[in-house]
Amino acid sequence: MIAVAPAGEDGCLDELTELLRTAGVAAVGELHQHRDRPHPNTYLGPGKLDELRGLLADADANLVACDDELSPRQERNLEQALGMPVIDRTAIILDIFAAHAHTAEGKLQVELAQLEYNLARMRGLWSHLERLGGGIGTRGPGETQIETDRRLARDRIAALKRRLAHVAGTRAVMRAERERAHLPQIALAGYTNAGKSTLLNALTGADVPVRDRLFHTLDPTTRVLRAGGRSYLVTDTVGFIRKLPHQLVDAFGATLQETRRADLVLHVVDASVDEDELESMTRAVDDVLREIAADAAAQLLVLAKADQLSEERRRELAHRHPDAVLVSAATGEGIGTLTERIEGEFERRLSSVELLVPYREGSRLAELHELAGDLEREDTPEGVRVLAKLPAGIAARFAPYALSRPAAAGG
Ligand SMILES: Nc1nc2c(ncn2[C@@H]2O[C@H](COP(=O)(O)OP(=O)(O)OP(=O)(O)O)[C@@H](O)[C@H]2O)c(=O)[nH]1
Ligand SMILES: [Mg+2]
Repeated sequence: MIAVAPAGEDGCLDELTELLRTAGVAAVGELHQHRDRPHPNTYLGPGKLDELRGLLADADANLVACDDELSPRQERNLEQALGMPVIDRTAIILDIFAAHAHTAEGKLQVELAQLEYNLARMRGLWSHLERLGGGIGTRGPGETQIETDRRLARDRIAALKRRLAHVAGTRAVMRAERERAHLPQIALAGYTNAGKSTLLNALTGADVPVRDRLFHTLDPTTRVLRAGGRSYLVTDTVGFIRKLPHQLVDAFGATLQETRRADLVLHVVDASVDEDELESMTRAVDDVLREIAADAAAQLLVLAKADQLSEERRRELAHRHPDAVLVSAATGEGIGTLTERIEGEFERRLSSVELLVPYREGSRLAELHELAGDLEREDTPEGVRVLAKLPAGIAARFAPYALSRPAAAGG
């Protein structure tokens, strides 16, 4: 395959090559073009197109991959001009997602995204034929076939959305159960391959599969982290990438909800890359978080893969990202600090309560222990007197047991 760089960018095709490797395709060459805008009909200008033909012949390639999303027209014209299949970045990412989806929900989400992508392509083809036909009243056989295909695709999209809504309902029930438990929720978010799953495993002893491949995790996994006597729910979910296809963002709405509902987002970045790349990846993740409206929650920047860093780079990172936590899931470095920072984040939002829980409500006491971790308790004739620190929302739930504060009582 030959990778083609988007016009007007610095033209680094490492990530496209990595995407292709994940999809099982080996890159044998690359071509960059510098234009203000891609050619509207052929993406490449005429000169570059000739150059590419030569490259393809020399390299004996059988596929061309483009690092941008191509318009249906550009894709079709390129395929005609080159005499071989042309795929774009979006199609490659969709293909990887399709290969990595394991759960029923994941598979439905990917199929929906792929159909939306293909439907746009059919529409493009259709308007092309419409022009050929000369306009109103000249319905050719090709057009009729495409109309049929489009209708079938639309029907399938509607069916998929219905089934996804059903699955989302089940997920909502599960989530409601978790939320009833009122445990603080933490979401891992970050660029694909940043080390999110490895970090979840290190924090909670989970065994989410980890691989040096892009988009290895698609389905969310939630595990309990115990720290300072308290329990937290940590969710690892799908990674992000630059130019994440909008079809995926739409289709993965339910999965991305997990991030949106978190109280704290751990933004995990692979710190073993250079500073420009780190900032570019961080920006890409921030963009997606904003797009899915998950940017309201508190955020903690986690610089992962610390074991890969030189002393000099460590100093640079400490200087540039003073609030970040440096961790290595491989050596365990920084995991304790990260746990303390997590505790600190929630601690800041706790309020002190004094409660009297009657003995017959022992389950409430157990719940309090789970939520508050360390608490002071004293057995009295009326029940157990408890001094605890709770998140404000949860404290409100225990209001019926609240003892009036000494100052108010004495007044
Ligand atoms: N050296 C080193 N490698 C790490 C560390 N953490 C993760 N890795 C490696 O980085 C690669 C990606 O790790 P994952 O945990 O799968 O990354 P992810 O963010 O979950 O990736 P996706 O699910 O594909 O988005 C794997 O090869 C890990 O072994 C670390 O602390 N040090
Ligand atoms: Mg993962």
